[in-house]
Amino acid sequence: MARVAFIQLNFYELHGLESLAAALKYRGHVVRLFIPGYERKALRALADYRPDVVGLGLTTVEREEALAWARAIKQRTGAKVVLGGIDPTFFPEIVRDPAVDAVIRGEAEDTLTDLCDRVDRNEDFHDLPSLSFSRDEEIVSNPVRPLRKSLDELPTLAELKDMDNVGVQLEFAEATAAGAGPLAAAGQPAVAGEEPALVAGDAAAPAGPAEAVAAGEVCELPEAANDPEAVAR
Ligand code: B12
Repeated sequence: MARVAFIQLNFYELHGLESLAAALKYRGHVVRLFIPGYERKALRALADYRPDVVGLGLTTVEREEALAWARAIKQRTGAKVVLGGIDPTFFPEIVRDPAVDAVIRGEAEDTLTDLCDRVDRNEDFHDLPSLSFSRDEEIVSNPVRPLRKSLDELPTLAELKDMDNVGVQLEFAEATAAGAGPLAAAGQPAVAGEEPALVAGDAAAPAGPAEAVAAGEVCELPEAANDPEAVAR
């Protein structure tokens, strides 16, 4: 069982991350989501979680933020940092950054679960399909896995909720209920019967990563996006 952390740089309920989390949990891995713009001290919380693998999904507008997080995580944890989503799929050269261990191009449920299996067993993962990585200053891109024929094969968080053996905690839905997702922004809890603890736009909500980028040096982003005093201690 690998400990996997996802970092989400925005406040949407991302179906890609949900699908990946479900696939990982179905395989028996432990998954936690960190939303720096929502969770204070996210970097410290992530380091305390002691992840084996940290995943960041990004669009092009999120590229610099994602790299800043990748670098901060590399400095503080021994985790493999894996990027995916639309931007690294088309621009896998982001893997040149020393903080990035690998990029997964395209649909990532199978490759990411396989990669976490390998990391858990201390085995090499560089032969996995859809993977891009940097070797001797060159980028190696393995062929992309064929697209899945039926999405019905994929587990969903809703299905996993009732399965005790995988220990599903539905962090994504909880984060949304707590104010990090579009439902909460509209004042609607994501989980029936639960009130959102923090509604987007609430004065208590911390500034998002974008404000932190505007405020300072890129490498300082994770601290700036959280509680600088706590990180300095
Ligand atoms: C839904 C959607 C949104 C929703 C997101 C909310 C939600 N509930 O999901 C909303 C409407 C909010 C939105 C907003 C925006 N969007 Co939009 N959106 C999409 C759309 C139509 C589908 C994404 C999706 O859910 N796909 C289904 C899921 C299951 O697949 P997936 O996300 O690709 O995830 C898979 C893989 O990418 C990968 N993966 C994903 N994350 C990760 C993470 C890791 C660690 C790994 C290993 C793999 C991985 O594995 C996943 C499972 O196989 C895409 C177009 C498209 N066809 O992809 C555009 C798209 C992603 N959006 C785009 C843009 C430009 C935006 C905006 C910037 C628009 C704007 N001007 O405001 C904003 C802001 C986004 C941001 N902050 O990043 C562009 C991005 C282009 C780019 N170069 O990055 C796209 C590609 C549309 C386009 N063709 O232009 N968007």
